[in-house]
Amino acid sequence: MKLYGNYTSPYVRHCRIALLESGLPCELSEADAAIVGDLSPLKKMPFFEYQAGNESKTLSDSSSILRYIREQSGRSFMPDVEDYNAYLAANTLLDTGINLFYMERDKITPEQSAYLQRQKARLQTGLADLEKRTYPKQGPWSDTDLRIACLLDWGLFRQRFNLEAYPKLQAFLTAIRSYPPFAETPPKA
Ligand SMILES: N[C@@H](CCC(=O)N[C@@H](CS)C(=O)NCC(=O)O)C(=O)O
Repeated sequence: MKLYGNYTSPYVRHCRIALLESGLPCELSEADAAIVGDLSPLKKMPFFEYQAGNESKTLSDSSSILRYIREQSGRSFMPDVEDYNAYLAANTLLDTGINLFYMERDKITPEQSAYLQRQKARLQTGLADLEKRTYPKQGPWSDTDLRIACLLDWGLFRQRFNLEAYPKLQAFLTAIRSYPPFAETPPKA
């Protein structure tokens, strides 16, 4: 097994956490957008290679990679529909935040675009909705907890939002930051 990606991506981080939890042997290849762009048809990270019998296979989305890792270690992936909905909401907020981040780098800001203003507003309404969820005070952490935590840590790291208005999310992030696989994989530029 080989996982490609950088150490800033929240999607790559979640896969790295699942690999640490599973103990499965997997090579981590620190790869930038150009390398992943050559490997993956979707030109996004993470990108994953594995062996199924004599066949080499690839996966090009963190969710299919996670499902593969969980199933290899005898665990299910997203068995509960409400949890799955919150997981997908976190993905939508990540896609939104990453889109705003890259657009800003290209000097395109919400002030210039009604579409980006909607994206910016979505971040706040989405976080307010995640604030309503019930969070465990300690592990075991589900994949939905881990995905939300990767979103929150990434958003703070990239200064996409702060958590002042979201005390439950803040308390949840503080608790999960002491979980070793999460603590060992912080975003790095
Ligand atoms: N749905 C994908 C999203 C992955 C994604 O957006 N990755 C970002 C890095 S955090 C990326 O590679 N972006 C490059 C681009 O959009 O060109 C997944 O879950 O793996």
